[in-house]
Amino acid sequence: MVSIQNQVVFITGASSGIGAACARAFAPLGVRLLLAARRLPRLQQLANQLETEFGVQTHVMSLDVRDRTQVESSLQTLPPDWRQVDILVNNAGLSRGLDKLHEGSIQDWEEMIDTNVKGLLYVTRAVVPGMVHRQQGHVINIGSIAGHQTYPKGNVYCGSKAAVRAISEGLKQDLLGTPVRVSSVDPGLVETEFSDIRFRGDTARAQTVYDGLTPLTPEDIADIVVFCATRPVHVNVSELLVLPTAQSGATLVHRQH
Ligand code: NDP
Ligand code: 8X3
Repeated sequence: MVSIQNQVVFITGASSGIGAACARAFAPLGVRLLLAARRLPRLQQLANQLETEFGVQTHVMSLDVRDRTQVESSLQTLPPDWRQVDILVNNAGLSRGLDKLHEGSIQDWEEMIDTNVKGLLYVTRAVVPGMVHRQQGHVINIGSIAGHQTYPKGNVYCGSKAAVRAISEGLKQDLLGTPVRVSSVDPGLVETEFSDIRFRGDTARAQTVYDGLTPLTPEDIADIVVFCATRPVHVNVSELLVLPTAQSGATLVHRQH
């Protein structure tokens, strides 16, 4: 494990689930944590906890990744010692609804594409030039099994994650010849607020997604993100598909009742 001490780790969507778990997993490594999401109080609470527990330096930012102007200005107006991002975890993302495409909500599609695809692009475009300039950096995108396999009614969410996969591949190609690394960590079922958000607070429906199986935890994924970030600099983990043992494909899940 290579030291990443003093490096600035920027995590989007750090107020919940995988993003918050990544913050907790990086905190003991002596990094500096730049945490962003829309729900600032949650970020502040997490940052306070991590500062107390690990003495880690944190900076929290209220950020809607869909807002290009806000993304650009938030990063440009950071205190100078926070501007030089070493590790970017592009995690902010969501699904909305589970509908046949021809019956789907266009508003839901736009929210998913604006967040998962355009938001990730805005943040990447704002951060990576500095990495190239400083000849140091690592972008870790949170993709999904949904970017490898489309499942019925998953159409647009799966499309957004397939786009993330292509964007990760393209970014790695375009950064060839620089030391900047690009990884895509692509989970299957992880129990977070993801399904609650997808089903707009219908908790009973959200729970059925994980019924009868042991899903991945956000910590399982954070552990893998940290693994990617702490390989020697000549090692680029390009793509990792990570599933619960009880899942072998987007629709192949073994449930015990
Ligand atoms: P959560 O709902 O628990 O967390 C999602 C995070 O994204 C929240 O912190 C939320 O913060 C943030 N977010 C959403 N929209 C925006 C926005 N417009 N601007 C900034 N931040 C935003 O879900 P997960 O932790 O599960 O999801 C994290 C990532 O993992 C997503 O990209 C998801 O697609 C991916 N993923 C999840 C899987 C799962 O089964 N859970 C499997 C595979 C991939 P806030 O609302 O405060 O802005
Ligand atoms: C989240 C995993 O299978 O619910 O990306 O779409 S899935």
